[in-house]
Amino acid sequence: MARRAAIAVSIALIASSALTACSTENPASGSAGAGGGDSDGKIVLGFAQVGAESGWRTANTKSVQEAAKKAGITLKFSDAQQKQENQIKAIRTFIQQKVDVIAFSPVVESGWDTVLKEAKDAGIPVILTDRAVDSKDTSLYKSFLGSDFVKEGKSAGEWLTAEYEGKDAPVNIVELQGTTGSAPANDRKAGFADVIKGDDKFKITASQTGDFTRAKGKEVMQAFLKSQKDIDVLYAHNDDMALGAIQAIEEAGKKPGTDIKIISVDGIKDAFVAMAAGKINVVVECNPLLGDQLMELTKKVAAGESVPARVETEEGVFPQDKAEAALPTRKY
Ligand code: GYE
Repeated sequence: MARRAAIAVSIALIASSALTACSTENPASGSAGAGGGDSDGKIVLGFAQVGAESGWRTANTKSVQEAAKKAGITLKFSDAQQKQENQIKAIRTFIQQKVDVIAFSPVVESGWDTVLKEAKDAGIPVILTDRAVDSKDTSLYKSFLGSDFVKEGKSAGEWLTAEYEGKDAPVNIVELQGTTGSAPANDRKAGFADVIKGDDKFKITASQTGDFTRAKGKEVMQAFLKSQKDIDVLYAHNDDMALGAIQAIEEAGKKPGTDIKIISVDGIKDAFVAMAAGKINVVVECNPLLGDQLMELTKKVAAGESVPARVETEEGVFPQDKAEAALPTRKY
């Protein structure tokens, strides 16, 4: 054991001296960062992912990994298992390893200033992907790449108001929120609420987090079905929670998509399959395929070039009657 540990330590030392040697040999590739490339002179990107909580996330991880390979960027990947403390630890490790660029998708919006300042002091540029932070000091990161979640929530609300246009009866809505404190949960809730508040017939009768997972979506929907007598609509902040809720609705002897209308966000293949089968009424798209754009930004910030403060992705809204035709074209 001791011998193995000693070998591991010396391998680590060789690796880190290779990194240092390279940064003096090839300073150009990492002029804005602290590292300056790995032993092959490639840009090193440390990426702290949220976790593997949803189909969206799995597609996002795959996109980042494939794009890094294609772009010739060395990727150090870490999975935080949906815990902010793990993400902070991963970022600190990237700083110690002197990577050229750090990218991360913050689990929650608040509590990042200290670690972001540490990266800035170490001269390592940071790119936010997918989820935003609420830091007042925007010099703590170079760019945000991702979706407009408020707009997604508004699109969900606009579908609903059009669907019930001209009808007077109350519409009882239950809401499955994403991870508490995360940008997509906060913004999708706010955008939706903003649109439906104009008409009192829409009432959110219960709203709780399902943490963006199928298992929790199902569990919370089971509780909603017990506590709420009349549920007309489910608004789920992502497809996985909607798919979990569909199981709960079916087990309760009701028809998802008919007895309870379902609005969801993301647009993963499984949701399109459920929509084509009439079980989901509309999906607001959120694109996880951010890898190529992230690598473009990584190259630019590593070279010290300026980048836009916000890079948004293009997305659409898919009502049920478009599901079947769109299914073969879905890339995630
Ligand atoms: O909607 C959800 C995932 O941050 C946009 O995170 C992302 C969200 C996505 O778990 O499925």
